Amino acid sequence: MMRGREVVNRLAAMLLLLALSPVQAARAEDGYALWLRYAPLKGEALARLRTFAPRVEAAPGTVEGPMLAVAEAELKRGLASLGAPAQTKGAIRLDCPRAGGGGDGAFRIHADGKRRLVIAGADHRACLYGAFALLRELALGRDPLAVALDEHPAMPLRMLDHWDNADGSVERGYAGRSIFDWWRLPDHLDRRLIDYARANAAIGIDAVAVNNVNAPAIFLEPRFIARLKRIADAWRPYGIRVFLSARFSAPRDIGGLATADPLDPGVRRWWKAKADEIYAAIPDFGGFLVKANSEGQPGPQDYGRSHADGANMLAAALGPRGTVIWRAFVYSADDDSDRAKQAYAEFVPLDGRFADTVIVQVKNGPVDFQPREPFHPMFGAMPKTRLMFEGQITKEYLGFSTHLAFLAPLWKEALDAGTGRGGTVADAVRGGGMAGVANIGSDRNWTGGHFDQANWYAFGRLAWNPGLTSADIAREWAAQTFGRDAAFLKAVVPMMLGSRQAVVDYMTPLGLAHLMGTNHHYGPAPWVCDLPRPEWNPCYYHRADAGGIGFDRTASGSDALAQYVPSVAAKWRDPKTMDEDVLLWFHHLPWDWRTRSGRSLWAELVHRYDRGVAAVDTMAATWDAQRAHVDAERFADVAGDLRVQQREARWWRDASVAYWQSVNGLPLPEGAAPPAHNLAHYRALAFPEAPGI
Ligand code: BDP
Repeated sequence: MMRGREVVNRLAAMLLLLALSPVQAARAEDGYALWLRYAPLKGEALARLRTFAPRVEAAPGTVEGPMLAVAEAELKRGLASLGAPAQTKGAIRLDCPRAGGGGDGAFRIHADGKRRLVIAGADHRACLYGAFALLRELALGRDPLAVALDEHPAMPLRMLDHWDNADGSVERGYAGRSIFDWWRLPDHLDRRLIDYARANAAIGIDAVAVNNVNAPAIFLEPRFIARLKRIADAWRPYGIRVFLSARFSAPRDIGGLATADPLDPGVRRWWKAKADEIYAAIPDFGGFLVKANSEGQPGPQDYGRSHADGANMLAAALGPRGTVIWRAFVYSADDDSDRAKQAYAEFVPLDGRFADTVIVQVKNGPVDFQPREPFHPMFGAMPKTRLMFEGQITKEYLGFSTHLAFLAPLWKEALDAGTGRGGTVADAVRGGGMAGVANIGSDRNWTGGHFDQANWYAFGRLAWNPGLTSADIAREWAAQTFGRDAAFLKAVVPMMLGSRQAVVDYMTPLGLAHLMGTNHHYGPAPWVCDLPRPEWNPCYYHRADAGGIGFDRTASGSDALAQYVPSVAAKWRDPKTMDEDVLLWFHHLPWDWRTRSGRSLWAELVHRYDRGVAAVDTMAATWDAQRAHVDAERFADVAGDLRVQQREARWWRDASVAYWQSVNGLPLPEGAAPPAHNLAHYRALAFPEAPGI
């Protein structure tokens, strides 16, 4: 028997434990649920949901259909999980008269009457998106009957591009194997593909290209069409259309023709028959995504034809049934001017020559998904062509899935940029859309790092509405994914918002770019100067020597600046007044150049590396303080990744500083720590098993 005092002591100890670790009781989480956790509401928010206590109902006379069924099922699932009682008093009414998802998905949510909330729109797609939007509001703790939304998507195509291969590997994938199990399809459809579709529908993603842009033609063979049909059927109720990356030389590779010349009648017939075959299986097939005459891929230029000839030929094969997405990511070995100029030079003269069902897909910056680039000059420069924005969600150049970098600020920087041609970059793609290179794999948490889920989420949200702020997106993501606790959000949202700048600082500060290791792009390799093609070499991009560093893209250099309209170019022409974040992108400057901080360029460079390293240390400390707010499993995962990032940020900083010193012969700026190792050490590091190649 315990004595009274002992009981009191034990109780006190237990209470103390509970107070110290309020989430000890929380269930272990592995990240699989993404932003669809619908964690039980508490306190006032729960009380409000209980008072509302809705049942989900279709408006009288509504035609039934699979998409509406998905909306209803998700609402029921979400409401139950959030804590809505079984006894209903109120109602959520789905008022979307037309079946199917042919509309754009615009929806309104409003209260009508005391306890009824109506989700309304033209067809079932509206109710699908409306249902997820309402669940998001509820999951954020909003008062159900005060929810009033009136939304429509900013652009027609909100797309994920998977760089997944037929063998299950993923080019630039850092989250395990591909989610597409081609071998077991079409008979076996992984349940994961349904959860994937739910997650996408929740953020408005409406198109998915399932295979790598470096595509073998086999994806166009009948067995793959049958497999793709199974996926298309499964995703249709979630409003997702499938696209295929198509290899331009397919008529030769698998069609038995001697040529793939887009003007050859036999080639045109072959593609038309192929399109008919696909549409017979998949009536709402989205179309083809094409990487042509880029990095060794075949294309129309192999036959002396233009990109427009190639794209229009495929557009003719698809007809009004689908869309050709033609990538502008091209650069050729024989053009020694400046890689950053080549896409513009090849495509802008073709403005007006692309068919209406062709969209030209342009990377956010003129080189290649770097931690920071100025926006691509093609945006706004092709007013007679539908353009699409391509961003990279998978962090090929930003630390794979082990560095925490929230990318909404990166995309926003481009989307919000004024092109000087009557609008922003976002305006320039309103007729086309946004495509993000997916960071999704078969890892239990889908994306490798838990915070990489935020990048998938942010990309979808921005494609729906590029006017959202990075902070809004970070907050709603973190609240749904981790928890609504105000103290947690106050710490973690700013951490996310600063994280991409941290990566820029410790990898490629001041507008430097493309300094990553050859092929795998893991870690620093600014010393690589001897690869066969000049623009594969980091040296090509930084141009550092004893005299200075940076790429002169002004009139005295490559004049890439001239591809921007004068008002935009003017902002970057003068290194003394311009935004120094892209200083060395546009200018080659002496090491003793005075930056606006008063420091020499050399000292400023080292300062920024150190700032990046320090920022990661702060991120790690911030996260460490969140232990009480996060389930143990995900807390430990993120903490582990941050340790990797702390180590690798130092590696980037030290290796870079050691290399620049070997070039400029300068002593370290006052107070700067010497690199942990000598340059030879960093140069000798090799990573034969780095993922994603
Ligand atoms: C580069 C990647 C390469 C892709 C290429 C592309 O390193 O794997 O194939 O982009 O976008 O950044 O086609």
